[in-house]
Amino acid sequence: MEFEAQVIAAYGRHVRVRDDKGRIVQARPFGRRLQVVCGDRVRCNEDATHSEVHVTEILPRRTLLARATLRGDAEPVVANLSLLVAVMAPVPMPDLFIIDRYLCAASSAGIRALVLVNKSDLTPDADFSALTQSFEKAGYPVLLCSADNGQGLDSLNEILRNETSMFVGQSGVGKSSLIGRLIPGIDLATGELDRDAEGRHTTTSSSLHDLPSGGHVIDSPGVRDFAPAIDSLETRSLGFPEVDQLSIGCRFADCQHMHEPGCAVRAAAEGGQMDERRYESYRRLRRLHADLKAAQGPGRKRD
Ligand SMILES: Nc1nc2c(ncn2[C@@H]2O[C@H](COP(=O)(O)OP(=O)(O)O)[C@@H](O)[C@H]2O)c(=O)[nH]1
Ligand SMILES: [Mg+2]
Ligand SMILES: [Zn+2]
Repeated sequence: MEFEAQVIAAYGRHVRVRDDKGRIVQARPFGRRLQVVCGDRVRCNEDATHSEVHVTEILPRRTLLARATLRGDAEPVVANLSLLVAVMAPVPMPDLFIIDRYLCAASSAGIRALVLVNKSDLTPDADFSALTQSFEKAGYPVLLCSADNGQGLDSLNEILRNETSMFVGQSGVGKSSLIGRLIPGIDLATGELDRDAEGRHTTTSSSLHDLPSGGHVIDSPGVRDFAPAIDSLETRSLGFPEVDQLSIGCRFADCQHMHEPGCAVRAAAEGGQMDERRYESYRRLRRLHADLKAAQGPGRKRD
């Protein structure tokens, strides 16, 4: 029997799918080439005699967020997102390169993005406020929240309504706690949670949840690093919106905004119109991009 379904969780070669009547079953992608991710719409085939369900086809994706492996290959992360929520907090100490790179991957993939600053109940110091301002200056919405005292959660609910969104960021910033507050009664303790070395609960795979006011939100495991898939990045700006805007003023149309004469982006960073930290982040991603391209090698067979 054939049916269509949505992938609501993916663990390696196993996925959990939900059909249009709400029935949830475990399934396995049929064949190695099928890289099924959370958020995918899929066609499944159910073998009643063996009580096995196979995913046989991935339906066309509206959007795809993909990361680069160390070998420079693209690996799908999540499908059909309309909104990416990059979460940071005063603790653990933020790695802003990770946030920048998620934001770049989103804008290159046509996914809107915002920065969520959680744990606003822990009074942030001046240095931390300066960090969050770099995102505002780049044009991203920044929302202050607390899963602890509830600040910002009404606004967050409004923002997420009818979207398919995903919370990403380092481990411990409060992604799961926020989702727990948005969906009262949610059971985040089934399957998706595990204990780390210190005995704390951590999220080990992505899972999709229905929001009470419409739409879906995907919880994801914490990451230590993230590199966007290089072939999906916007070539001129690498997905930095302020670089995209400023590059109109560059002398050369193919300016990479590194050492080229007449570069309006570098001039803006030096003159303070562009955030210096963001420009440094751009330069790091440009170098990583070149390294990953080299790792891919020339004429490598792509499939
Ligand atoms: N003070 C404070 N602690 C929080 C807040 N949100 C989450 N936490 C705590 O931060 C830790 C990590 O939260 P968790 O939701 O597991 O983070 P995740 O790894 O991003 O999913 C837990 O001990 C939470 O209780 C918040 O808004 N304020
Ligand atoms: Mg979590
Ligand atoms: Zn330039």
